[in-house]
Amino acid sequence: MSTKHKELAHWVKECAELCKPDKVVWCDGSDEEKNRLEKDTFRTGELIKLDQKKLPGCVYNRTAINDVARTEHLTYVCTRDKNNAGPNNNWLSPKDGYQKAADIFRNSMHDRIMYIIPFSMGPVGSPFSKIGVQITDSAYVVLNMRIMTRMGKAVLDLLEKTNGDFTRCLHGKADLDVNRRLILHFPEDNTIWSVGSGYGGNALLGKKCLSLRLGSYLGQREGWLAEHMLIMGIEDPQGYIGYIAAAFPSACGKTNLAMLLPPEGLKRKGYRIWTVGDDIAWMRIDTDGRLWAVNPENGLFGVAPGTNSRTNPNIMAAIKKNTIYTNVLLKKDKTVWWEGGDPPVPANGIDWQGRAWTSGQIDENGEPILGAHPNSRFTVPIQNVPSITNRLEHHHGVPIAAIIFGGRRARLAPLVYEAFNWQHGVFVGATMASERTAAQVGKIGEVRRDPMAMLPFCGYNMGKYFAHWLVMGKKMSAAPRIFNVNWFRKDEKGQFLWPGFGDNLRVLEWIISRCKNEVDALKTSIGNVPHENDIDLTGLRLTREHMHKLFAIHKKDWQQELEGIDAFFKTFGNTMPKEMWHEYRTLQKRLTA
Ligand code: GTP
Ligand code: SPV
Ligand code: MN
Repeated sequence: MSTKHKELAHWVKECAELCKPDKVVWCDGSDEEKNRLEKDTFRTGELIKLDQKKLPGCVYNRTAINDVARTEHLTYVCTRDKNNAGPNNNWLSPKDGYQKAADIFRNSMHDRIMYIIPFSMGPVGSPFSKIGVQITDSAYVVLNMRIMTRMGKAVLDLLEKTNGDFTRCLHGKADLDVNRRLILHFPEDNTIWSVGSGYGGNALLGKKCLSLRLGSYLGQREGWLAEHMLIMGIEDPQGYIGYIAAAFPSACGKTNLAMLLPPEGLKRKGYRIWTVGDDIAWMRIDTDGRLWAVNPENGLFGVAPGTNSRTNPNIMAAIKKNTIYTNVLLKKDKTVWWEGGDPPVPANGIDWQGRAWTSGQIDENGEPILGAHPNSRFTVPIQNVPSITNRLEHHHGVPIAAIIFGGRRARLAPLVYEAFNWQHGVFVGATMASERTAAQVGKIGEVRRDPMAMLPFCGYNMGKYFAHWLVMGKKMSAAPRIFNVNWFRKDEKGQFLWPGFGDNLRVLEWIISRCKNEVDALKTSIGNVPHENDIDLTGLRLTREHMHKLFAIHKKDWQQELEGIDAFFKTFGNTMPKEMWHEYRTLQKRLTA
């Protein structure tokens, strides 16, 4: 197979001349291809076949030990003018970027196959979809792209028929050395080059690189939004479905919220949840003046640890077939487990580093040795999820009633509050912060500012990004309302105050009621909060005092927060919209009043 698309053929030839693979293979997306790739990887040991009776179609992968999360410090936006990348991005000139990466790519595919993957983000042929072609020397990446995107022959046919443009995504493992790893974005060339990593967002280039970094860049130019958001529908007992889009930083609960199971107390009311997406939303204003969202992905790349039949029964059902498991514990019976997974804890197994593991083992510092890496993941087709929406293939997507921001804040942020209006909501998003998780390399637990959960994913200057959000708000006649949630507030003993997971529906119920103007709220200095009895706590035993702790607004903590916001905003200099500073000052005034 090759292609009639001249530019594509030329680009593939160029990449092959640089990387010097043994062979070039065009991926058609067929089952035959999947079987062949799996067989090859079983033979080389790159993948391990799991018990096909218990886990049909499932395979196991262990990455290199230094390649287990996105490496933000090695991720760059390469624009001609450095200011366009902004203080939120690492920057290289396009010339330096290409040169540095080419030095690593050169001859790196010797002895390897170069796979060509035509893929579509969004339904194939939808006017809102984007086509990319990823080149990779990793069969594991091909198998992941099969799940995460629509890929193969149909996409290539479309590209040839329309002679259309495509994002050039060149990926290679090279020697998987962190010192020879670069994830580079060239928005002005519609190009992504990633070398030296085989993991997740570093290597599945349709995901964070195309859908968010290039997507956000395009969104600003074309008048739409590319966001790190889940999308879900909440169907009430009358059959009305309210759709929400929610931005939480990596490993802060998007996958879990997107498919939550209503808790007993609320189930009686007859709620149903529809999952549209768990990580990325592309949102446009339609002719009705509302914001409509599509999920450009076709699968989920979800966090394994903490996932079990109690916290997320939908995903547990989904990952029983056709799933790729990465960096979890491999059990003797060729099934898998992870910390916080379903009991029983296995007595032994092989850990994510490939070492013999026994439960209860501790290291030289007395810390438990983990069977699964904290950022271990499953890759699963979204159609496997029992709560999947029937609107996934619809090119208009779903109308968004509410946008929700949130993060991990052991202190400060109350369970939920509502912004006073769009502009204030943009400020609430712009001032988000969260404790760092294992999804990116760095110090876990440290609070860092992560506006709209997009700090690592905004492909241009974030000052301009906030301005773009403000403009989008002005263009809508029925803009979504904006809220902030915090499932992760803790008490003095370090225990979560809120049960989370399915119980989060109690908060979503209030949010939807607000959107339908069915319930009043209490105005506070930071936003509108629920009146005392407006969150349905049926079936929970939470005291009044407990709820007060969840909603407490400590002025001293907020004063301190203002200092953090001030310092952060200043890094954007005069690209920071004056409206954001206005919101800052009015919050300051309200807090001192
Ligand atoms: P990315 O895929 O990295 O973008 O993450 P995500 O935002 O989809 O996070 P995910 O839903 O996978 O959750 C990450 C971790 O947070 C898991 O260990 C979950 O078990 C845990 N978690 C999710 N929701 C809640 C919640 O409501 N309360 C608590 N305490 N933990 C939660
Ligand atoms: C995230 O880190 O936000 C993820 C996982 O969704 S990754 O694909 O690695 O970006
Ligand atoms: Mn994510």
